Amino acid sequence: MTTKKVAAKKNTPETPQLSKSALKNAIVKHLHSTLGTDENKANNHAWWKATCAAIQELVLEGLRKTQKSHYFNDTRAVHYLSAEFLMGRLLSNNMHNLNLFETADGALNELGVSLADVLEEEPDMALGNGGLGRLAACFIDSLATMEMPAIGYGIHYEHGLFRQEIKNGAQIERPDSWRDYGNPWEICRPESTQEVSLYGYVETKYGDNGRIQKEWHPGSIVKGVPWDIPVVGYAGKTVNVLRLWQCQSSAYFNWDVFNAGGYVDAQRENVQAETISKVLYPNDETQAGKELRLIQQYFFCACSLKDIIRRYKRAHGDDWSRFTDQVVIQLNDTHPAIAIPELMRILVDRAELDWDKAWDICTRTFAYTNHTLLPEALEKWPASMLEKILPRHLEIIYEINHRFMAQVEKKWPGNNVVKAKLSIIEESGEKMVRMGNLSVIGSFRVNGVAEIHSKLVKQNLFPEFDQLWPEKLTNVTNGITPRRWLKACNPALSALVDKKVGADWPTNLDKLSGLTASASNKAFQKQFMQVKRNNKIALAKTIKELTGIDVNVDAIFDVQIKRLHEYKRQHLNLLHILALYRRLLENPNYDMHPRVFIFGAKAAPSYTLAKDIIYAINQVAEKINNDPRVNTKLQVVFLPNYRVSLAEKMIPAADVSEQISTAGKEASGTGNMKLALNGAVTIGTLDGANIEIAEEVGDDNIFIFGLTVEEVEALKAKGYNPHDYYYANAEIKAVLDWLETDFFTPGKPGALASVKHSLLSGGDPYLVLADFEAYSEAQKAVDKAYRDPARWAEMAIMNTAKMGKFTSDRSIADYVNRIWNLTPCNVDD
Ligand code: 26W
Repeated sequence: MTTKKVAAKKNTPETPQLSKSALKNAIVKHLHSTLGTDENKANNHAWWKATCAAIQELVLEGLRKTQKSHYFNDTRAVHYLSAEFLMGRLLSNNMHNLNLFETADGALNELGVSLADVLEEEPDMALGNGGLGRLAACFIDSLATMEMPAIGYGIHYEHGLFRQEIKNGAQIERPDSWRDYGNPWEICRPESTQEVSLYGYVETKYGDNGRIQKEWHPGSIVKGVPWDIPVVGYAGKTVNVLRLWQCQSSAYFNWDVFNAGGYVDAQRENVQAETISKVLYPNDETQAGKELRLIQQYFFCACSLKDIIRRYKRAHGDDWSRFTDQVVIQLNDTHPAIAIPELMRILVDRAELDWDKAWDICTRTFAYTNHTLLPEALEKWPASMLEKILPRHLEIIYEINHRFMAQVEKKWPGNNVVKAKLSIIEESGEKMVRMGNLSVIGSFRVNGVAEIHSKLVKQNLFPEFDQLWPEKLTNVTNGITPRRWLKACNPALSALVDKKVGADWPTNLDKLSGLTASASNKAFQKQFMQVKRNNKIALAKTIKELTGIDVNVDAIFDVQIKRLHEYKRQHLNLLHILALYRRLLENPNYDMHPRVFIFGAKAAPSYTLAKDIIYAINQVAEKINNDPRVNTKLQVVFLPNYRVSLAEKMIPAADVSEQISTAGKEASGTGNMKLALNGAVTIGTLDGANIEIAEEVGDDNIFIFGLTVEEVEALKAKGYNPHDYYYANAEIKAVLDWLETDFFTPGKPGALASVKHSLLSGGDPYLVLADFEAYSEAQKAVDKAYRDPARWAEMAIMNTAKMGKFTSDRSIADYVNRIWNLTPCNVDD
């Protein structure tokens, strides 16, 4: 493989492709002829749709040119397979990337309409749970910006992640219906519909050449209909696509299975096709082993592979020899790992290639990204379930494993312990297929998502694989797109940065280091902190609208936004809030700068303790916010329905970023990068990308506390007893006991007790109590630093200045240079 160095593209926005009056005309035209309304009748929703339609005209022009260029240049492309793409809203993003934001603002203004109000009409495309799905969205933004031939493949869920309501402090899940009134960006492509087989049985036949032939007689066939979402690169001409598959029933009746006597079985197993792409599973980090989820995974992988192969064959016919020159497939976690045996099935059973030739193609095609070490998140499927749904794939997996075990025997003769560990099949209890092992064996490269995470993947998760293939396991540190996460969400800071370092930082994020020189400049500090204050005023308004709470904008805005999980330790934050409350009650003159703790988090609907923690946060908030003895110094806000569009409002207003996971548990984190980019200072553990953020900003500009990975391991090895901390630290004991009273839940003593019990009798698996004191001390240091305005301003500026590394353009350049081997393709007129 040749290694070309591909740097992030250094383009700046070109002059707008449309004048204000032309855009105004286009919007009005769509209001009339697409929406059948007029300027007098139109509400904001109609204005939103008309504006989208006007912008989409330009987007589709770019899409057509891009596809033509890619076709004529016969480009090698990456195919990013992901069960989740958390796109958020697209109008503002597309306008920014086309350099039409100001133009549109002006055009709508002349029409008497507020662009800000129009943007609020767009529902989020919430087709993802959290970090993994948002990473996929940032990556396709960077791929288009860097003019890389790329396509995202995923599922066109009818319902994305549930909408969260808070009723009497508790989370209620409501269905998300992002397309109820139509989605102006998506284009249905019925001409590219694919069929997908499920269930049935496998027949073994002998071909004319005496070769064993396998034929899968499916019990059920469903249709995959593609919807394309254009992905507009920043200032570039490339418009790639995200292709999402929707499942529909096919008018298929399987006479084969009927005649073989399996009709009743086949019918019984006949899934209602429409349910397959109905809803996104809301589990983050726990694998549930649900049949429908496996079918979802196979469904989108089978559709995507057929699509990839159709496009390859259009250019190269039946000659498979160039397939791996043209196609690389990235597996976003193990969710699409079933694509590996699916490609083998196509090559061996359909194209009739030898096994070895087929396996060679396969293992040059796939690369796999691991996003978690948590054992409960590592996907395993019962072999019996695979046998029922995908009988031929299970046979292929056994064959892959059989041949791989021979390789293991060569390297570790007679070592059954290593064999049992490396086998794709787990035999200890019910036979299970380990999708992680399958992914490592079937890929040419495997990456973790931050330095420490990748080190732990090598040392703890896959050490023997690393010995077997020392080049295979590697790191690509995550990144975020600065277009959405600074330029679009924080226009005031962007304008200030433009003035200081020039306007090309969105595609050259290292340019932000030009702010360093002004970090201690009083005038610049004042401007920077004025922007922050205005953003806090704007967020305070949102908080008031969403919760009715009036927050003090002169307080420290301390933000923890991420999925609710014990390992992320929102309850560590909560215990510290309780400690502050108690200190204030004991000593009304307790010296602290006013602080507002702000949370946003969804809990998986079946994760009871996570929901209990949300309830506890809300009950504590209610009490503190209404306690006049403390509420000038301490406030707590839980913002409901945390999602991309709410993140875009919270992040620009944050002073402090809470990144407090137990060391070794958070693979990377990406919210940490977004907050720091917007000038929030991190309080965090040495976990995930926090370590690399600390390296970039320097020890003076971050608050690191708590046990390291090694210390966590040592403490667990020696036997961790949370009661030791409970009895040794009066404050810990007092706040935990407080949770058991009815102080926060009048008339309902014990309503918050599960949080306490998880930390004592539950064994405190994430070492909350062990890290409490260090966290509390670090919070005192935060308080002290904030009370020195010059020091704080310098820290905040340094955080923005030093985030260059964390642009997703750098992540993509790493993938392109070290894994995908792509060349950018110029899209010319
Ligand atoms: C099978 C259920 C399930 C569903 C989702 C298991 C695991 C997941 C994801 C891997 C969860 C996830 O989003 N992981 C996050 O990925 C981010 C992007 O790499 C990282 O920044 C986060 O640290 C990691 O938790």
